[in-house]
Amino acid sequence: MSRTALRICPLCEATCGLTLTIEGTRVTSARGDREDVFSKGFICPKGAAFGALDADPDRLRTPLVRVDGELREATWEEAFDAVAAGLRPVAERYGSDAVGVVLGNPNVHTVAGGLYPSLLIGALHTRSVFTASTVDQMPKHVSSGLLFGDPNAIPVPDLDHTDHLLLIGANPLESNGSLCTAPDFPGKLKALRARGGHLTVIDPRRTRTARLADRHIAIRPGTDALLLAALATTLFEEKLTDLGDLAAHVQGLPELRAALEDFTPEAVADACDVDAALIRTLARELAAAPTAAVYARIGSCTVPHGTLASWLVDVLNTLTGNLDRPGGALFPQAATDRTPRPAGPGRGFTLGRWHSRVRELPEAKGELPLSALAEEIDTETGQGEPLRALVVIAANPVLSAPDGDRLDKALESLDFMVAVDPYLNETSRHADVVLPPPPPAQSPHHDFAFNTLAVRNQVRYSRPAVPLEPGRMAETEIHARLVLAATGMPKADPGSVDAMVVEQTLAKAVKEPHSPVHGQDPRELAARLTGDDGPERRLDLMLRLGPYGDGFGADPDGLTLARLLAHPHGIDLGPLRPRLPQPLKTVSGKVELLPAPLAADLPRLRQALRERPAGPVLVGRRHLRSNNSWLHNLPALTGGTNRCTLHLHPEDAARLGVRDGEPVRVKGAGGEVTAPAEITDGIRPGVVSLPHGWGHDRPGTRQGHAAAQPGVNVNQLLDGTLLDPLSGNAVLNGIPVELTRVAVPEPR
Ligand SMILES: Nc1nc2c(c(=O)[nH]1)N[C@H]1C(S)=C(S)[C@@H](COP(=O)(O)OP(=O)(O)OC[C@H]3O[C@@H](n4cnc5c(=O)[nH]c(N)nc54)[C@H](O)[C@@H]3O)O[C@H]1N2
Ligand SMILES: Nc1nc2c(c(=O)[nH]1)N[C@H]1C(S)=C(S)[C@@H](COP(=O)(O)OP(=O)(O)OC[C@H]3O[C@@H](n4cnc5c(=O)[nH]c(N)nc54)[C@H](O)[C@@H]3O)O[C@H]1N2
Ligand code: SF4
Ligand SMILES: [Mo]
Repeated sequence: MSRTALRICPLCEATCGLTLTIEGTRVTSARGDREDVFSKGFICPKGAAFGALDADPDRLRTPLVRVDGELREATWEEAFDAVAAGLRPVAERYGSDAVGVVLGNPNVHTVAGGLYPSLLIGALHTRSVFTASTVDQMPKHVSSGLLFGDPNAIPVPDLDHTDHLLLIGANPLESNGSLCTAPDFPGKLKALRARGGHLTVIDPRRTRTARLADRHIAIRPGTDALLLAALATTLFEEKLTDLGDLAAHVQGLPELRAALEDFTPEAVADACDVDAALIRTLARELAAAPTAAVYARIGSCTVPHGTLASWLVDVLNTLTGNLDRPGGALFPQAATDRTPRPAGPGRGFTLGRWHSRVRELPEAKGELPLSALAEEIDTETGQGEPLRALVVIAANPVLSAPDGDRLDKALESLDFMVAVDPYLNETSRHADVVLPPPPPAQSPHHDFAFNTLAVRNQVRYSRPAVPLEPGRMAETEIHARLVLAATGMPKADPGSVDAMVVEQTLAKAVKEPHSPVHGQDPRELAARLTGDDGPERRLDLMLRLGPYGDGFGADPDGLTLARLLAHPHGIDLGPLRPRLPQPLKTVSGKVELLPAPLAADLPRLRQALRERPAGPVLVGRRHLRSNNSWLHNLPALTGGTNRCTLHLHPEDAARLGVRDGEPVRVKGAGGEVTAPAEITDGIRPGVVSLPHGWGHDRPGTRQGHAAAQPGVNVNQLLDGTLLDPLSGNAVLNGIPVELTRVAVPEPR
């Protein structure tokens, strides 16, 4: 007997609704849920592989604990005892910063990752926090923090309504979008063009997205900030700025104009390798479009001027009056957002409240650069303690972060490491305790993070599609027990963690004049929460206090968990709407167009006007059937075009004397790798491309299929020194490399 169940896909930021077919406890197929209020049936090959992922025989079934140097199967109780015994003594002996937390990408795709990591960091009292954000979007958080006072206030392009999209360093036809949650991003781009809209793509590669565009500009890698500055300057010079209603909410316009004055199209053209006349045309088009949005992602963030580029994106949206207007770039309002407070000045955003120990790199948003993780473990400075223990949740930095070989050794030297991961991979193989979460069909799903970045306001929740199999522990419970182990109470009831959060949240809410529960009794309110377990009660609490909530009765038609459960395909909350000035938390209460730390970084950008790469540079790429470092164990998603090859322009191939498929040695500051050439004119001459997340050839892992896939770790080319200084974000694109032909025997 088969049945169906609904489940939001956790594999990328598009958050598509899936309809799973289930036989017994096995997921036999996954289709797009046509009734899903947001994704309306869209699915990609990764979502379709949900069943295979769920049933992957290499998934760990029980916790593992290291005994006499070997990882052995253990009970959950033994595992958490080992965690408590491993973490506490390190913190007591060396101080709380000697215990670090590493959070990887899937934390933004799980309920557990949305609800517990901040509690864990609090329980550990550690400032040693490293996440995937500093190999990804930290520049955008920093620019939003400085512009809007809130690092999480990220404007999202209004894809469904815009007339003009300037898309920079993103390839949504492969990635399905990022910092812009939009199921069927490809369809939305096609619809934009079909309704007469205009799409410009800026990317050194002629990607599938670029091929869909009206115009593709193959910019020189790493120079987007220059181009964007020149667009802004052109708008000023040609009197094309028009802030409209925004003007009342913006400060610093004359100062911005003066600061960017010398970045004219003529000044940046050579550095960017884009014609000055074309830059002027882009600016004029942007200004002339009835509505327009500038949107930029990985290729603009993971570069030396990532924060400046991220800032200039929203500067352009502002100068053209497109910030916070339909068809432009707007701030989504998620159902689990905090109760909106009245508009007014806030505390602003501060960088560098503390620094890393070895290179003294500034924190950003409470995090230190992932690029500094290895040195924070393996380097004594005489000042402060190295990291001696790590809690690693859903992260594989040995492949995802710069210089995996060094990190690999550093992890081996730790006194203690615990990993929460379904697989024994390049990183988790170093753990003393591995805590495996259940397969996704056995887990609930809600997108705490991505609903704050979605092109339409909506809310959806999936309960586990299949009951927890015996011996499994929900990932929410794993996280709650980690919090308790960190606090020194490993035997306490994990539900007490959620109860504490509910109590503290309500105690605060009843004191806030703008809260719908102002003045009420928190205990009485807590008793009214519904849900099967602690995490569901917390979701109910967030929904009820949130912007669409029932406010515990204040708005009887408002959202509650019960209401959401009654709508298994989700609840549509309407298109993005103007929200300013409410989201602003700057000290001035305005959009601060020229924040001091950004102004202070402009001389570095000015220097870049004169810089040209001496040799080839490398950029990354993504493939639709891959996902960072961890979907390579599924036969359905590997092989074919999803391979770790070196894209190389025919001119460069000819110069090197390399034929298609022949090996090329790529050398960078951190090491060298050899990959087969894939000769293509879809890349700029002088630029080569390797995908990341490959190179599953280390011993001691348990991912049989992945280990058999050819591929190399592109991040071995990096030594971790190249950073965007404001955000601490790694430079992963536009990195200098040397290429050499590897002699192959002539065929006889
Ligand atoms: N050169 C280069 N490097 C890059 C990038 C690039 O573009 N170029 N991109 C960067 C970006 S954007 C990112 S986000 C990072 C990603 O890098 P990481 O954050 O390290 O993420 P993944 O490589 O996806 O590894 C995810 C880990 O989570 C585990 N996992 C999967 N599902 C679950 C789950 O439900 N629960 C738990 N607890 N664990 C789970 C997987 O087994 C795997 O070990 O890589 C970065 N690295
Ligand atoms: N299939 C698949 N989907 C994914 C992922 C995956 O690994 N696979 N990862 C997910 C994650 S964690 C993230 S963060 C998102 C990322 O989503 P996207 O940002 O869309 O990521 P990419 O596909 O890497 O696109 C980045 C583009 O930037 C270009 N580029 C490189 N350097 C430069 C430059 O200097 N300037 C400009 N203008 N362009 C440049 C590259 O050629 C590439 O085409 O994707 C998510 N979705
Ligand atoms: S686009 Fe993303 S969310 Fe949608 S099915 Fe594919 S992997 Fe899942
Ligand atoms: Mo990412």
